[in-house]
Amino acid sequence: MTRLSAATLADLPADVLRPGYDRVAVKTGVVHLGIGAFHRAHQAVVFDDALAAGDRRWGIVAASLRSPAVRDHMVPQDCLYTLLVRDGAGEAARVIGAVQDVIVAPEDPEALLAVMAAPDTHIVTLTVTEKGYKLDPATGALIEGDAQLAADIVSLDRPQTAPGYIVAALARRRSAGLPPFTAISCDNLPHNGTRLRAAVLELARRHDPALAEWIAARGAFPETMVDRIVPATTAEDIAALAARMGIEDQAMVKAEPFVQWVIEDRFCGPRPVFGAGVQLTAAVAPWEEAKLRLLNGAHSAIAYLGGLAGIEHVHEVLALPEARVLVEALWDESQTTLSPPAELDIATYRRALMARFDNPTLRHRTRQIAMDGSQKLPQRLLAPIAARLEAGQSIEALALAVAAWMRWQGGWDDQGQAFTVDDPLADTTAACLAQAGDTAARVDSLLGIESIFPPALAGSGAFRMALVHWLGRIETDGARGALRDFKRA
Ligand code: CS2
Repeated sequence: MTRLSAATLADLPADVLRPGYDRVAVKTGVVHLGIGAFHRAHQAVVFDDALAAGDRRWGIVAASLRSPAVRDHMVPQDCLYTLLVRDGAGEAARVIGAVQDVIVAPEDPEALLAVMAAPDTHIVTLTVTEKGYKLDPATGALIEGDAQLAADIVSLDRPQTAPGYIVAALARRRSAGLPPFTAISCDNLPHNGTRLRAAVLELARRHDPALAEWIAARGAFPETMVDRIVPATTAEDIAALAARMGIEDQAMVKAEPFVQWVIEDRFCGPRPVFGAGVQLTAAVAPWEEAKLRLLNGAHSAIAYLGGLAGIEHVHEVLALPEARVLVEALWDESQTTLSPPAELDIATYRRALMARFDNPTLRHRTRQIAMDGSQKLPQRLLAPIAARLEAGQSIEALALAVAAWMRWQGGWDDQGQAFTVDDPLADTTAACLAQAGDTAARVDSLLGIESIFPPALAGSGAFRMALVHWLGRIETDGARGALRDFKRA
């Protein structure tokens, strides 16, 4: 079948939207690190909107820091791809033209550094996942023991990490007399801009203290809250879109209609006039906390409990009444720890979230969300637990979710199916579980991992007791048995 490309754009069915601007006239203003599905369905669409509005400065050169897969899908298509928005009833297709090239960083670090250091590049965005920042999830400090980071501390000739690329590129800009770019983390890290800035400054300091000072004084690392549910594309999605369009697109992404990008209004250079879905604000933290604790916290609970129960997709987990009870209870608990912005009505937000999770056409896999739990737990579940414990409040729903994560680390679901625990700390958690003889010992051993559980939280008797109770229930009766036991307070 014919592939999507600049040459075949005109052959698409009339109801597929396509770039209405001249792609050849577009300049590269954005470099993106970590081009996965999320970037293609989120930030790239925002810059595509800016291009469509007539500002030609915002083409994107994107990089994969590891695998060539996305480049191999996109470059043969002139970097065009379809965004398929599924609202549960129908779907809308739009071809995005903002991406101009995809570089596989390990193959050609020089090409990536050159475009990051180019005068027209004003913004560097990142979706490298929580673990890509090389920061301790509990404290946010650089993980000195990480092999790639250690290599970047020794030399930045061929950077290995995202902070490494940023430091190396900023060094070139400074030597060339150019201003820094604005670096925007678009990952679900708490205080993502502050954490990225700290990582970059620390790494820069190891190489050249004067460079670190220049970045601190002149650079900008806005905080952001990013939101759109973007499940991984499957072979069936690609086949269905090909049948609909008569043209094959190996780089398509699917997403829900909802899209939100709250950005701290702190840029050190040009930025587009942002359009739909983007809010500039002075204070991102209240947005970010609400999103991480309500959306992502519930997501992780659904992923571990549903995954253990052998349920493949989020909407199927929520077809169980007892799972809905748990999610509502988790929200009851987490919301008392928030100071939401005035524009955010939590009751409305919760109803909207449940409807987004219920979308049956997204087919968001529990396994996808379960990935990298060690990096996600602190901001999603542990921070609200710590806040509630401090206020002397109950934590049953949140603790059940953490207990499900503990059980998940064993690598077996309730049907006895083995799976691979996809997490940078999988070896550590496996070793903890291997040493421990009973439920309480398993809880204690996992609570001892300081890069996940801050010592003050690990030392809480109430937290430990709730974990021992819920892990025991899951071990005996499975996730569904524990969910059936759970009563909303
Ligand atoms: C999910 C997120 O995989 C996960 O951990 O919770 O990717 C979630 O879908 C997005 O943050 C939604 O904005």
